[in-house]
Amino acid sequence: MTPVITAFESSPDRGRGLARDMQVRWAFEEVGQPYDVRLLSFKAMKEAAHIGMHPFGQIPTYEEDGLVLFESGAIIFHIAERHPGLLPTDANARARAISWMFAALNTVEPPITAREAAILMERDQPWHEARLPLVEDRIRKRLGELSARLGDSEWLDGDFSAGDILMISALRRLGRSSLLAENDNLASYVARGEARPAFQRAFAAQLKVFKAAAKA
Ligand SMILES: N[C@@H](CCC(=O)N[C@@H](CS)C(=O)NCC(=O)O)C(=O)O
Repeated sequence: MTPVITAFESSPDRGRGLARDMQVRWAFEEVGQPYDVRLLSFKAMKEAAHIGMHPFGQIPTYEEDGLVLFESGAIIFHIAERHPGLLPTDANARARAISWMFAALNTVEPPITAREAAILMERDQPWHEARLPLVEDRIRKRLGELSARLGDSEWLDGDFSAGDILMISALRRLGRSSLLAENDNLASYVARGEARPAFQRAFAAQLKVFKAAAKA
């Protein structure tokens, strides 16, 4: 069976490829695995049929031959385990690439999503103006550490891996903020990821969905 993932029927990011189906699409494209997409409205995401697949009522999910997965990191790990190209074959290098997957999701992305929440949901709070710089300083600290480790390497650890997909996807969430540009090598790293043909195909596919919804 062709794997089926879920995505927003109309993404609130307006086609910028920040919804987390984007990184799953990217992983599929990197390994050359065709996939289908089931689009969901916000209402459908919170209904029992979807909650049965995703306990938190979110996208993306993954379905294939009776297997249902949620969490973009777990889905990408599953894809990477079943297809060559996203995890090294050498056991130690593979373990290190998996460490980078966790680092992207557990260490780098959390302060970035805290900033998104501060901007999107906490603007009206009396403490917003005081909190935002604190959150941004936490991001700066992480990016400085990541930048020091990346140095002038092309990817995080040798060949491009699933760790790079997740790390670049986390960094892309900074959008037009100057935080990324403060570290030239991280900005170039993201640009290198975005220039990959697999990224471009994934980006075009999610943009097509957004444009179709905008027209409807
Ligand atoms: N940790 C989850 C996060 C999933 C997530 O936040 N999904 C967002 C879209 S990127 C969503 O469905 N938001 C709608 C909602 O939470 O109601 C993952 O990586 O899959």
